[in-house]
Amino acid sequence: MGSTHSIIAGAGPVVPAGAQSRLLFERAQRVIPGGVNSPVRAFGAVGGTPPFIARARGARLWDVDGKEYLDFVGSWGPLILGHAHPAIVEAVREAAAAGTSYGAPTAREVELAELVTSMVPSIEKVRLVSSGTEAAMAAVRLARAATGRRKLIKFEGCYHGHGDSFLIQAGSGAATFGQPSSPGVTVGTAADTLNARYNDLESVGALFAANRGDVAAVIVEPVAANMGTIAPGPGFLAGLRRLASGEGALLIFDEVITGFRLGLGGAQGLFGVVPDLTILGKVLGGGLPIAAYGGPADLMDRMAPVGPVYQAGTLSGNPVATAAGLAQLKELAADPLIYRRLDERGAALAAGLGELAMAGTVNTVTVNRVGSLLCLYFAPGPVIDWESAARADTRRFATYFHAMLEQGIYLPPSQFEALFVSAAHTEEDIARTLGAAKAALAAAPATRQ
Ligand code: KE4
Repeated sequence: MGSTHSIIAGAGPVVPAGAQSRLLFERAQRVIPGGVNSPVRAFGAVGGTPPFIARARGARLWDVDGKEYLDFVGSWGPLILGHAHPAIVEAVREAAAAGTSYGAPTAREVELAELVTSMVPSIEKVRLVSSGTEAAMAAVRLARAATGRRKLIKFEGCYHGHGDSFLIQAGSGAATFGQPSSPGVTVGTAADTLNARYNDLESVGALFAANRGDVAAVIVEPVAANMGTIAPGPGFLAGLRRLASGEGALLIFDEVITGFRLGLGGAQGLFGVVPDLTILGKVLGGGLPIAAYGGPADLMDRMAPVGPVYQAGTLSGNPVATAAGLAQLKELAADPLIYRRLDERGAALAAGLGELAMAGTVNTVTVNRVGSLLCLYFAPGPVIDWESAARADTRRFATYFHAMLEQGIYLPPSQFEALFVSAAHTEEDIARTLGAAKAALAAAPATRQ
């Protein structure tokens, strides 16, 4: 067995930046593939050693070397209130003291399901699971069972977790590492997944025409946040609704990122388009492993044990996770101005970055934003789909990323991820970030094309 070390960060003197993280990263790579439990965390797209995080509070992280960062990853979306929010910590503490898992129904699962169905009107019944991947897999299985059809239409650059059906032209880490289609996915599975172009209804119509009567569902991120941040163009979501209904296919909104992020009703509430099934996660769990899928009762009742479509999970509806999720959703519901503040902070950051970009000699930087989601692309605008996002200069992004990290600004380590602003970010935090971005953009000048 390797020796064990206890790293208690923040307790001792601040050691040279990175020393403890480098030691841990060396150890980690000996026992964990890439030293991480999710690929994008390994900094493969930007190089260098990922800081190992020791603790977090509000909008800040501290690594094991005691370095402090302003955090714009927020665990990839769940920490909309910021880290270690007192209401969430207390709810988790109390729940854990009563036992961490029972494998039996609990009142808290009912309360969380009732809250979700009250916030998202298209959801009459909801099933809690432990990850967005699980929720997406189950939703597609349900759609295939309900329609008796095989094919799935997704969009290049969108990401719905690592289920086999989705790892074809996927976004997020798959796009980051240039493996949008993963080895290990069978030809048969891949044949059932059709890729359309985001914001291009004609590409969707063409796939329907070529697969008439065989498409079970269209699955879409209503705001694409796994190829940066891309808003649905005018009429895009309504067009998907119309096409899916006309073809007898289900429309699935993957709101793992947008759910409870863009408002209590998520993207469907913001854009006024109603899907047949909704996938939720991240904010829903308050930082603990919870995701969900839901929709009309008659559709959801096809799921076991009521109906024959099977899906299960040892820790589904876990009592500590539901405590965290309830605490976070109740905080969001209790503050009518919180989404306006999130939008204002996001707007201030995006506007500031846009001004800095325009001050540059060559306009090769595009800033997209929807609410508290945003992305700075080292690419000419407009960025409206995977093709335009993929033009980004990822080497320039890497330089910018490290220049920001050096200044204590912790961004998602990939050009194809969204930046998350939380309710814990203050106006001063935004101003500080813009100051750092000015220097970082100067450190990553446009290469003459
Ligand atoms: P999980 O299985 O990672 O809980 O959820 C998968 C998923 C599903 N749908 C959407 C829209 C998602 O964004 C995700 C996961 N998001 C990535 C970040 N873009 C998770 C980060 C990671 O893979 O480490």
